[in-house]
Amino acid sequence: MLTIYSDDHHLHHGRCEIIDGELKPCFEMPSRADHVLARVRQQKLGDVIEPSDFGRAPVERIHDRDYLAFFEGAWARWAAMGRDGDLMPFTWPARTLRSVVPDNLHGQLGYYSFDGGAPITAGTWQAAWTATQVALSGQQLIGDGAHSAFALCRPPGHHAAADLMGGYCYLNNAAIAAQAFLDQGCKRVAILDVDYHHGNGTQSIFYARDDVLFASIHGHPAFEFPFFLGYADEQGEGAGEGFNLNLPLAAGSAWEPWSAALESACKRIAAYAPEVIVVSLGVDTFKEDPISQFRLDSPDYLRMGERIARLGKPTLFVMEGGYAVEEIGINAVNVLEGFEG
Ligand code: Q9C
Ligand code: ZN
Repeated sequence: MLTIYSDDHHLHHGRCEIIDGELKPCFEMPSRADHVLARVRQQKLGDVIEPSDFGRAPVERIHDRDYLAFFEGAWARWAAMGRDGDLMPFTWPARTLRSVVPDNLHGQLGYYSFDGGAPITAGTWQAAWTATQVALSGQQLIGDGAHSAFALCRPPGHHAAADLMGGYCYLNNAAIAAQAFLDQGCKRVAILDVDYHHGNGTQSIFYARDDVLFASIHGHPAFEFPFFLGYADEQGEGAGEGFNLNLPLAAGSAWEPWSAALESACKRIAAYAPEVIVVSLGVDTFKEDPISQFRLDSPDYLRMGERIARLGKPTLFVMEGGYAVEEIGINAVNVLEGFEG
């Protein structure tokens, strides 16, 4: 399996986030992708290649132009104000307020985000942009006939909606790749999201559509981020009714309940008969993940990959979360090795 990777992800390095009432160094840090890359090389998974340039059009198929323009230009506006700290939102258009786009930088940042977990730094746009091209490069490999590919994206993407950043995510790499498959003639794409957190951005993007099946296994939003989406009764709307499957699990879930949920997701995907599968590959389900509450162990990720392989479809793996930095490489590459058999 080929891996697509760019060093550009180092350009995004947020300083801190508020967690448990304290300012702590960002859990979503550059060494995450470095560890995954090192493990890909150590295990000789296959060659590592640079992304190609697919330009703006496939990204604009998912994200609003005004959102992209805001994100691309935000740091320059902040720097022009003489600031060099991370740019973070503090005010959101929640209930009773209006969803207007203010002139002010912070006002616009609130409009285009849903939490305070996606800091903008000097290199965030470039890193997030390159991650979209990494995902599209993996998509092209599969479009050209490969059975699988690994898009080693960073920053992650599955929390990002058409015009919202949040949850460490800015641009939805998996959604952009899924849409590219459709635009090149595929009729049905399934997205299997195995990250510990619900992929609220991906769900929202495809919620009213039947050409993308979204299936997600995650910490129940009644107790876990992103709290406001990811419940089992969200099954799609309009033409998309029945094409969204949420499988929320209790805190403390280990391989037994998790693998039962994977079985349900795989049965639904098989019935959908997609031409390709995009896996949002987060490994924050790991028992030692510092911000998560599932209990998967490293060998479980081999089983995960084996089960996904049994679907028998061309599969694009897109890196999402995972914050136990020392083990993230072992766990992510275990899924890929399990897939390859
Ligand atoms: N008390 C991804 O895994 N906040 N994003 C966690 C914990 C946000 C995770 C706070 C977690 C976002 C891609
Ligand atoms: Zn996650």
